[in-house]
Amino acid sequence: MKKRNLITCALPYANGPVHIGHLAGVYVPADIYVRYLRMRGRETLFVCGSDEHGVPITIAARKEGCSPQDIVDKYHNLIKQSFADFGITFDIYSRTTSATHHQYAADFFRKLYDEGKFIEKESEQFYDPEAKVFLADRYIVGTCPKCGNPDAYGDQCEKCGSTLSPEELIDPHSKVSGAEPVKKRTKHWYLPLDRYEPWLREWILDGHKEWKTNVYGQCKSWLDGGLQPRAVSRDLDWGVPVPVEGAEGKVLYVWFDAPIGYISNTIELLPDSWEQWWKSEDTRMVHFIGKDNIVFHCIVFPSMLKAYGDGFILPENVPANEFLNLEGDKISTSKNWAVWLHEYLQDFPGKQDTLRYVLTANAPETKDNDFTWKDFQTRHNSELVAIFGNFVNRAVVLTHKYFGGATPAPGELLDIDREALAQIPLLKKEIEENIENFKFREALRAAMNLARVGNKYISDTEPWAVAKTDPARTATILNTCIQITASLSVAFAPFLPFSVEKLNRILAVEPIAWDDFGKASLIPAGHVLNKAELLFSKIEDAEIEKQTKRLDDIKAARLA
Ligand code: B3M
Ligand code: ZN
Repeated sequence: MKKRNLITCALPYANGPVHIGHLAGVYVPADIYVRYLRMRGRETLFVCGSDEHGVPITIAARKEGCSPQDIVDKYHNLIKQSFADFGITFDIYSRTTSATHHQYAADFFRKLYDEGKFIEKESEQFYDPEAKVFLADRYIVGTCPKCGNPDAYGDQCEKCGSTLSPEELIDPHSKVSGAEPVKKRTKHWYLPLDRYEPWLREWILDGHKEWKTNVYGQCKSWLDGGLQPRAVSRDLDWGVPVPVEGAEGKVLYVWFDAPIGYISNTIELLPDSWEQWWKSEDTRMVHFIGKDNIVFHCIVFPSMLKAYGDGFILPENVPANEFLNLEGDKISTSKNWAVWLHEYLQDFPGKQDTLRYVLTANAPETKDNDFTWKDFQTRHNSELVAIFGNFVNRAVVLTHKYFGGATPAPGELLDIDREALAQIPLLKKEIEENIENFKFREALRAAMNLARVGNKYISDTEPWAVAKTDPARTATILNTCIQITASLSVAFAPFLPFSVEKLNRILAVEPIAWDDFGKASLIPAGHVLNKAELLFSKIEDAEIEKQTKRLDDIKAARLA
């Protein structure tokens, strides 16, 4: 087993707040994984940050009438706060406008440039003669030739879904000034991906058959389609300036600089020891991303690292998820069709774990999945409240009632006790195997099954009835319940950190080590518990109706 784990999450664009789709696809699974690795005592570094360059940022700036820097300042801070609020435990959350990043990304480009790893090519690009800027396809709008939508983009019509090129638009005009775009020659640098194709085929198609089928399949179809040189610079005034003479007005393409952000953020955190993480065969790197980022993390970035050489490691796995929809429709920032994390917390204060739970239980691991408020409420009320919360509460309340809160010593165990306790190591193993294989949904189900075991056990043994006649048997039953409760505090720790913190407070214990999970007795007889508190409170229909009404209103406004 490799010594270190370098875990990265896709750097979110700082052009809007983060929503449940981000959380479900990337940040919650990565955080579960990292919490688990740390609990197992494996050295882990968890790196992320905001992606603050690229056309979307400049579009947002223009829309809000401010500078790109204002936009990224606003959203970087909001995003960073949301992640902290939801318990995502990055070791560093930095940003690609940082001085460290600008310097390192420029140096990275420069080394490849000096070593002749790029090709230089002139081509004709669309240009706005009034604003005097080159226009990315997204900056050119016009009428869709397929459906007549007057607001189609130069790369896509969002109304009918057609893929377009700017040439196809009727009456094309620049989003910047409204002028009609003209073609103008410009020079750019290209990374010749075709040169890396044989190596990529061997590395991925032969070497990583264990990757998730959606990831492997996308890589295979890119490789089978044949790779082309990819431009790594753009004519834009927002980004990392291309560090060569004669490149005024050009910046690194955002997808060239953003993945370098994983490295530069590590440098910012560990200026003296970052190479241990990036250039050691003893490091295992895993990228958590959404499916639209697969080609960049499996083909483009690895080719950049390979071109750079110097001992850079490659990812061992890229467990990309599919997409989460919201009430049957694609989540969309521009259409405001999303549940924003900062707004969620205003409506459901303290219920971070509920969202973490629902998004994991229903994670888009193998196919696109749908988030509905009804399912959210049901999972909360009938799983978190009725199974996990209910069991813990009964165990603790009864221990207070019959034993003054001191964990009673068990007597001789009956089959029913032994059978319940025997489930603990089995489910522990199931959680471990699933997490190690990035199957977080299954792992969470196993944790909840342990709560089911407890809930069934306490219902079957009825300590409240036995207590009337047999205090010794009651002691054994409640001891068993408290041991199961303590196991739940470990089982749920990677998934529900806030609830587990509360549970540990109730149990009056420090966080329990993963290695102790499954041992016969986690809580010694005589250990005094704190007073019971409810782990979860029920979510009422009115709270859900408020959310669905909000979405209905957005839909109605769109149609009006
Ligand atoms: N910002 C794209 C995205 O959020 C991009 C990820 C960069 S990871 C290096 O989909
Ligand atoms: Zn159209």
